[in-house]
Amino acid sequence: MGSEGYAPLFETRRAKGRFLYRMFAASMFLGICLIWAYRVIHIPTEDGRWGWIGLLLAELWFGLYWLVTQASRWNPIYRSTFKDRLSQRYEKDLPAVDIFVCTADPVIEPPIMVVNTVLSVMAYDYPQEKLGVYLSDDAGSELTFYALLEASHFSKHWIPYCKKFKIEPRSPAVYFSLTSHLHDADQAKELELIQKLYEEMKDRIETATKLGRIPEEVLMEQKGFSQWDSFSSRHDHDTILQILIDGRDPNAMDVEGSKLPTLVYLAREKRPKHPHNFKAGAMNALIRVSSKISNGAIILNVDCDMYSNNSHSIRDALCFFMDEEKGQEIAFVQYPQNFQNITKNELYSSSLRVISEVEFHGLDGYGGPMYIGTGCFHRRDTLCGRKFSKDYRNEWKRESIKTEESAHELQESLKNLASCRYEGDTQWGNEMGLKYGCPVEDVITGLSIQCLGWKSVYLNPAQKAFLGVAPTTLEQTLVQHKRWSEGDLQILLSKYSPAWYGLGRISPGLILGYCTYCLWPLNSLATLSYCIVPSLYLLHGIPLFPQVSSPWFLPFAYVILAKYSGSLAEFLWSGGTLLGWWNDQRIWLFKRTTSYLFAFMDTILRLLGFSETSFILTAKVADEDVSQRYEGEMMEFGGSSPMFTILATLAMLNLFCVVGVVKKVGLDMEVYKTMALQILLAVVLLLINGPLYQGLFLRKDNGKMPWSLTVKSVLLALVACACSTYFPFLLS
Ligand SMILES: *[C@@H]1O[C@H](CO)[C@@H](O)[C@H](O)[C@H]1NC(C)=O
Ligand SMILES: CC(=O)N[C@H]1CO[C@H](CO)[C@@H](O)[C@@H]1O
Repeated sequence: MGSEGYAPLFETRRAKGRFLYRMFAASMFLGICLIWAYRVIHIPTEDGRWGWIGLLLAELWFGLYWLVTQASRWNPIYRSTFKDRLSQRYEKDLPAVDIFVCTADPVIEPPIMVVNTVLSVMAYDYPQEKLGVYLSDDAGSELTFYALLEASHFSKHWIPYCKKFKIEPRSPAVYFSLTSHLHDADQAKELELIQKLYEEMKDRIETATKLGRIPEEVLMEQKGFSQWDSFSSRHDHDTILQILIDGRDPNAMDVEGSKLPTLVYLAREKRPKHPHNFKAGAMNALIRVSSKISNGAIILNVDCDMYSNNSHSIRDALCFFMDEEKGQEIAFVQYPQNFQNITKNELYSSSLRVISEVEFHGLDGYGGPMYIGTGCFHRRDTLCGRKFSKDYRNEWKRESIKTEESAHELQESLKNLASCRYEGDTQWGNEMGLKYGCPVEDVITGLSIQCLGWKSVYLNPAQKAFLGVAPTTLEQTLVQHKRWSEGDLQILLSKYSPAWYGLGRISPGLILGYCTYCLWPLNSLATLSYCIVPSLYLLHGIPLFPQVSSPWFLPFAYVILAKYSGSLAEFLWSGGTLLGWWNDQRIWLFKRTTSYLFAFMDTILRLLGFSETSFILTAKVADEDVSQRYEGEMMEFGGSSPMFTILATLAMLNLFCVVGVVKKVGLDMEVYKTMALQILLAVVLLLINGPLYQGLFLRKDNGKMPWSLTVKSVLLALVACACSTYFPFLLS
């Protein structure tokens, strides 16, 4: 196509108001510099010297980190696509797309949820014969396999229904829960039928899950189950591979006589002695196996809880890859991670609102967002380690795999690709596929792709493309953030560190963008010093901030006001609520004093050679009791995690300090005036920790803090106060 008549398949817009934002940021920076100056000039010679230096270091860190975070706000861009142009030009030549769904535990990730995700992606608005759906089951669970088998039957009814009535979303469970009343009588009748089929399938799957057993007649009928004969445990079994729907087979039809997508179940071989490399290992096995079955040029990766909420997402993503002018340099298209079960004021701040609505658009302005492991479309070539070159042209019209082998023969011949030994002397996990040895394999893989010269794209449409399940307890939230932040810090220290490996390979803005996340754990020390030092010194009447009447008070006041109004504005603009923002601030604090602290310490221990990578899944189901508290936005503490001990101890320490001061000075306004900022800080901490005090003392339900923890935290906090009283040199 000539360039005159060229109409692009996508459009990129710069954010409005960038100049205003930059002025605002410059004024903040001026304020921060003045604070630094104040700290350096006024270091006390006696009382409070150490505390002062602690705050100086913390403020230095906060200021520098704030600078780093500006990269993701400096130059945001927004993308939109023209799907009609895509259809006009390429409807006949659309590439094959392979979809990888990863699951790892039938208890944490119930089979019925997994098959709903699978069904939602099988029903994409896309030529079904060009779709290949692969489920990787790292638990090698017969139950999940059984559920997928059921789904393969149900899909024959479900896909034609979706296409006929153009329904959204295409996860059956969600669709039925949203659809109750239809005006069209025809559709109403069909809805009733299909819903009945679904309920029956659901019953069978859930019964099997509950009993932990597959119905006898199914075992006889489906030969695939014989692959479990040699299965000894989820950590020790042969490759299990089953092509449930073979797209090459002319008989693979739905009830209306249209082609069905290929559907494959894979549990790669596992042996106790072989490292299996978690999700990265599973993805790499899928890449190899799929290359011999459907070999789609584009690979979509979704987590098993993330159903597709928009049947056009493939077409949206293809608008980027297939754009004649700019498409050649794009390696992956990342959608945000959105969630279906976020409560209104998001008690655990798990919607990641500001990251998806603000920061990722900023990263996109500097070369593209990170790959976050779900909701991401890749070129198969780049995922396999291809370097960028100007002459690269993707061959969309690939030869599809033509073999005379039956599905069964093919299956047997491919098992080797998913065996433990296969990767032995290859570059898999290193130069090829997803990288091994990092708890956030996705981020490091995306980074290395960008370092090979590719760009990525962030697409955040109003109708969300993928919806997953967010953590519903405090502990899950904190543990998840520990894993993320620890992984990100490891990337910073790894061979692929954005800081040195990225230098010269990706833009400086993007390096800073990555550092925003890689430096998360380091925030813990500065935050701890800010939570402990000012309160403890307040208790002993030692001021650490300028008095209200001093001109140095101004930069503090300005930075605090500007920072928090900016953050509030950002949060509301991203679609949050006022209370949601307040909750977000609380989780901000909790994450920094626990998740990031543990991530930081574990990383140090690992550097010294004491511990190993582990991967903890976050649960996707919760007890009735816990769910109710979640929906009522009441914080869940049940259980005694060391993280809770830290939170509770910090909260108690702060409470004692405030009570101590009030007792000591009563209503002497002079004291309050000289220490206004310190008191403000202590009071804000008191308020933000509110749910902790409730959990420690006031609540009676099962989600409260255990008594042992209450006692422990009170004792620890008392010891800290006593130490500072009886050994005043500690504070000197
Ligand atoms: C999911 O899709 C439905 C149906 O199209 C839409 O109404 C809803 O707004 C979407 N959800 C989100 C969070 O965008
Ligand atoms: C829509 C949805 O799946 N909501 C779930 C969110 O999480 C709670 C607690 O686990 C469940 O009870 C909801 O069903």
